[in-house]
Amino acid sequence: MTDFDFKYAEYQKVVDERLSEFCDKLTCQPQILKDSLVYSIKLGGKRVRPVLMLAFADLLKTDRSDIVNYALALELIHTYSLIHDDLPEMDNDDFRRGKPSNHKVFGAGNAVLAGDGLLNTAYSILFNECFKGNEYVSAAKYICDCAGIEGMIAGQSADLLHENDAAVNEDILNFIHTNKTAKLIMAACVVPSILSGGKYYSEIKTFAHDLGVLFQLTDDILDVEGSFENMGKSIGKDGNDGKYTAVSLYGLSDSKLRADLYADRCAKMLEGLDGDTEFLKNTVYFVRQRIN
Ligand code: GRG
Repeated sequence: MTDFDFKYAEYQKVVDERLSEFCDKLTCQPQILKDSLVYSIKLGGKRVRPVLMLAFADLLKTDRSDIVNYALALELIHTYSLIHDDLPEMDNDDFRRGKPSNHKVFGAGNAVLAGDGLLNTAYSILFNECFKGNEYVSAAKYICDCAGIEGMIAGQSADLLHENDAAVNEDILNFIHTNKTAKLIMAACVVPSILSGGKYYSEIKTFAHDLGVLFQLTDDILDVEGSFENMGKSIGKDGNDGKYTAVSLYGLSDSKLRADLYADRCAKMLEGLDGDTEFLKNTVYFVRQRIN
């Protein structure tokens, strides 16, 4: 295990423990509602968004107790988006994280409700933090905006709208990548800055945008070159479904060059921040080299 693997696993453990505690305390009825929420939360996943949030909190010396519920809420929002994304009316994917998608286990109606339940509960968790003061309100609002109609939802809407377009347009691709994927990664990185009084706000926002675009570039590359075993979901679907992807616009090898460029740019940006940014730099290259 490298130092990076060790540190990543440490952060993941903090996130998984908070998620488990959240699941254990769920009292909602009927049982199928609880089961469907817990099923998707416990399917695993890289937890990259909450890990990034904890890492930036450490860099900016934001109190761990102040950050952990924001990390929880963000991962719940991400999980909801995956459940809805897999629905037959959206990406129609039968597998997620190597297991049957939520709707394959519980049916489409219950999967819609599981996603809605996670989103509503995330907001409730964020509202609870707001009692602590103004910067906590700003941080909560930042997450909501990134997930909302000027963020992830807008990206997904454009993704659906432009399915099967005859030609791929770079502005539309950038819009989809920025909103569908980068916005939640921006929420992860920017919230610790907001909670620390705005330290490095614009630098971190730019870094997180580029890291988010890199994340989607690697996702598009893996849809062509990845395997079901590693990705835990169907491969080659984007091309078959006529999706707007980096590979359909730039081709595979130029998409990889662009991904390298984004990774190097992100790493360079970190050099401008005080403190130990080694883990964050390695996270950038982890995103570039990921196989799942
Ligand atoms: C509101 C009906 C309704 C649907 C919303 C917004 C939305 C559905 C879907 C968009 C979310 C989406 C699938 C974005 C793509 C981002 C992406 C590459 C997700 C995969 O994230 P990973 O690799 O997954 O971090 P793990 O499994 O590791 O958590």
